[in-house]
Amino acid sequence: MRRMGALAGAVALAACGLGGWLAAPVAGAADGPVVHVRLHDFKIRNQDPVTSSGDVTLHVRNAGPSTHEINVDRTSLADGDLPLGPDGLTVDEDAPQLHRIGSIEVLRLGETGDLTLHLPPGHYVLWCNLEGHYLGGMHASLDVKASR
Ligand SMILES: [Cu+2]
Repeated sequence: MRRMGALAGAVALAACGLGGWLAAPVAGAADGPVVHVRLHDFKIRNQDPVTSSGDVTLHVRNAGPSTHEINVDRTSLADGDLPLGPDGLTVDEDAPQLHRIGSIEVLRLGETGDLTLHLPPGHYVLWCNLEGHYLGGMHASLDVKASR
């Protein structure tokens, strides 16, 4: 028990070194890799842009100040090159180049969400499609390599 306590303290200290937004260590599903993502107006910062394949848990925190969502799509497109829909303000989610893997539809200010997805090797984009948010810069890439 004492030993466990010391270990937890070390983890908390390391988390502070990352800027403080990583509040607690996260256990990925089935001990798969964890990808730490931070949303804010209007950026998506992916702290782990390269991860290994398998059951990957995205640990997503919305630092606000407004509500956001996060979509995860497999695509060959760069994260900044997604096709816009007819309104010119949002990405066309039905575009044939985009393959939806999962999403968190609503993350309010300060909320954290975990999304566990089975990800084969490939290129993925993380993005928010609330009106104007993608154009504002809310996109990031995630590259998944074969785990060995
Ligand atoms: Cu957004």
